[in-house]
Amino acid sequence: PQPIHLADYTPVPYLIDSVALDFRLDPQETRVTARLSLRPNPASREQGAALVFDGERITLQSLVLDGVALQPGQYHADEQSLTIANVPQAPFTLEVVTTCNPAANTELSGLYLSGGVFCTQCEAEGFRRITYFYDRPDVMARYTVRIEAEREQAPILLSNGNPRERDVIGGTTRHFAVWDDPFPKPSYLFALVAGDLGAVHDGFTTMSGRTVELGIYVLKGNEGRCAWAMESLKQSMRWDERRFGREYDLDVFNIVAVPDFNMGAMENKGLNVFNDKYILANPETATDLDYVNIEAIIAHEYFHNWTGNRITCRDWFQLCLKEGLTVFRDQEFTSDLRSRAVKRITDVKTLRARQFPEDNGPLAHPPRPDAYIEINNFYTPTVYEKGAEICRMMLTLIGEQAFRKAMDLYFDRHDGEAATVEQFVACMAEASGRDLTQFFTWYSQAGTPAVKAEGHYDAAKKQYTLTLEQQVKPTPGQLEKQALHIPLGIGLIGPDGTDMPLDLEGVGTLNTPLIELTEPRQSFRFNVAQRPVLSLNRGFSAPVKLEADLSTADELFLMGHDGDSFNRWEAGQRLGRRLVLDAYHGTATEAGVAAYAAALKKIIDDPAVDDAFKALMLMLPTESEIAAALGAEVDTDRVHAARDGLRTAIARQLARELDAIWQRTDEPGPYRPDPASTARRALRQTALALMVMGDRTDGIARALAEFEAAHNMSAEMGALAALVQVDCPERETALERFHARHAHEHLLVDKWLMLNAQAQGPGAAARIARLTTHPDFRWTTPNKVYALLSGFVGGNPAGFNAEDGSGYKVIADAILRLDPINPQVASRLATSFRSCKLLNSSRKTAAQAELERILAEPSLSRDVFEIVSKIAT
Ligand code: B3K
Ligand code: ZN
Repeated sequence: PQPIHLADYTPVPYLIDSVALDFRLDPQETRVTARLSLRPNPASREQGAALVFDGERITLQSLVLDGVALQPGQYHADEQSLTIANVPQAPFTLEVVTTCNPAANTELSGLYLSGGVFCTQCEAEGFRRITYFYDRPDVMARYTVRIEAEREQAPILLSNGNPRERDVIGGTTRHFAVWDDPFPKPSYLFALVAGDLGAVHDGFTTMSGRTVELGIYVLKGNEGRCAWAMESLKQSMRWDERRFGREYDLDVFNIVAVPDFNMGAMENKGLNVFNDKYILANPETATDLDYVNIEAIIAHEYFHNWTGNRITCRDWFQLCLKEGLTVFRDQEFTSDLRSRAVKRITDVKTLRARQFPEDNGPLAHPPRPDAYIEINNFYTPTVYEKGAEICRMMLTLIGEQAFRKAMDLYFDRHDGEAATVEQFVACMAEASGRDLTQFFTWYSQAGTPAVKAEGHYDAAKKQYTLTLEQQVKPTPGQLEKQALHIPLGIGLIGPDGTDMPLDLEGVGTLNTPLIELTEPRQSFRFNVAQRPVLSLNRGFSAPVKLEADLSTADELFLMGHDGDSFNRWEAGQRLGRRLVLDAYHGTATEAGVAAYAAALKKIIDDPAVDDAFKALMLMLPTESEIAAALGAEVDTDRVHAARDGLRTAIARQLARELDAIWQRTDEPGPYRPDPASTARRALRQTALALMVMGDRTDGIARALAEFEAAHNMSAEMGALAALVQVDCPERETALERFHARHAHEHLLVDKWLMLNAQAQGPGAAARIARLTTHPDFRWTTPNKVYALLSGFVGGNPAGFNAEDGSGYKVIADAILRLDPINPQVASRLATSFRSCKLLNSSRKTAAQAELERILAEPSLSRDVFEIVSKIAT
């Protein structure tokens, strides 16, 4: 397969002004008639060119150009495209009739069936499986959609835009509906849903007083689990008005939840389609994390209406234009609704767990890549999460007011257009008057910068000199790196624990506690009355790896006193990491652990500190973070043992405090998903997990009792998560009980698979292999694959990286099994191998053998080929 390059972008030779689609739905043979109005594109450099449409897995039935049927010699259709050599060089119409088979669509891209419901997924390139088209984001057209189906099979008929008409078809068992979308959109935002669905309705009055009808559609029987999603939708609509001045623009907004979906959800104009995992919630089936995720993902998809839909991307290389910005917006939404500090820490944890490893290995790519083989492989943590960090850095650099002005300018200037990242950054530069030329490198350069900080205090001169050095290691295809423009939040903390004034030589007192690193090496001199303790990269102002020359005493001081909550947590993480590494190298000291535990104790005992923050403080860096810190020749069993050993030691030192948390957080009343209750449960569950480590007998007994007594899913899952950490007969009993209780509920079966995947100890891979043959597991349902297999890779690094290669084998087997069914899901799973180069040679060899076994498969998809070939070489 050949890569596609950003540099090769050219506009299409013909524009499509309007699209009228007519669907005759049938599970095996759906007939689609597309009536298109086209005209030559004045911006095209290929006047008179042939019309070449994309098309895949569809059967051409007929073609009519300007009312005249085309004969076979006048066009050419193959596996991927339809070519008409001669088309008028003036406005013309084209009618294309095709058929497709939704029931056979296991890739879940295009038109498919889920739970008996017809639904679509078109991003990135699914529309070409519905009809022949310019299936690319810069072709924006107005759509009218007529859907016809059996009344009984599909009483609900939905598409984008506003409903215009619906009626029965006299003398038949069929009916139809017509939908009209007044806003021009690219084909990837098209959606259709038809089936026997239940619904919940509500309404929203926008800031200008228009009323919008809201609907959430679910498989029958789930109507009672939509209230939280509906509430979240209304919150999102209100927030976007207040914070960004963005009003909703159609008469209706519909959401549909289906059980088979490749990712989380999809922002189709006026008709968002969701993985039902991110809609359905009640206290008996959803955990706190589910509630939080539902709120955030509903917001994310809703916010796309402006950042993604009204203004879309010129080409798929610009994906982070809509995704990074929309993630940034949903992060802000959650921060405004809940705790900003906790949200920031949680997001940085996600970034470190997902994006840093990507940036540090064979799959590293810039947030705006310049080449791809399969675009679906680029819906990555780098595009999404690092993309969001870049937006946040611009906000930090130009300030709240200028940022809002820039956003207004962006919406104003590019509404209805397919834009580029350059155009977005130009709005930021113009609104703020700042030169963002160097800053732009964040978009085009891959790799996580390391920033080294060295501080020196001259007591005689009362001067503190901070010397910073930045460096980015080479990444595939980018051997030379440029210095970045890095905004660094800063505090100089005095002995009393408060921030001292920032009097920067040559500048004066800083208005904003921020310095900007733009050179490879740069010094900053502050006049400061006493020796400060440095708090740098406050709020994680830049996505960098900070290496500061702080002593253990300084770190302990920051843990106790940093006024920036993020850095207070960060100091704890750095110390925790140091201790795990000591244990790994066999150089740990009891005194080191005791000092750390004592610092944690102070935080736990402080009534002014939020419970959620306490829970975060009690969590050590993950095993994969430790592996990354080791850098090479990693023995993952030893990492696991070192980290668990430290957890055990901490739990023993804090036994009294953990017990006090346990007593205090017992919750007799009904479940509520509000932030304070959620925080309390998070702390309770973190404490329980530690207690199991500290005292097996007592901890396991508590976890079992909690599991039995649980009256909500958060408590039930929390207890089980604590149990599966240790290899004990009780966990098997509890897992069996969980399955027996919840086997009828598909989302809970997924949780059960995931808990099994997290079960630590020997035989982990064998358990996974066994579960892939369990009647409740299905290769065709992405949620099952993600729960069991991705759950294993992410939640059980010691099991996945087992030295005998059993973990690699079970995942490689799964990839080969999945690839013909659903290449997108197979390819996501293939990224599991991205960090194997860090490991010791026996593991590296075992992983490489599995990668080669995958590459030897002759009919490998483009998706899996691209990922595996990058990792294997
Ligand atoms: N835009 C979709 C993702 C589509 C992924 C296609 N492989 C969901 C989102 O980011 O909001
Ligand atoms: Zn998105």
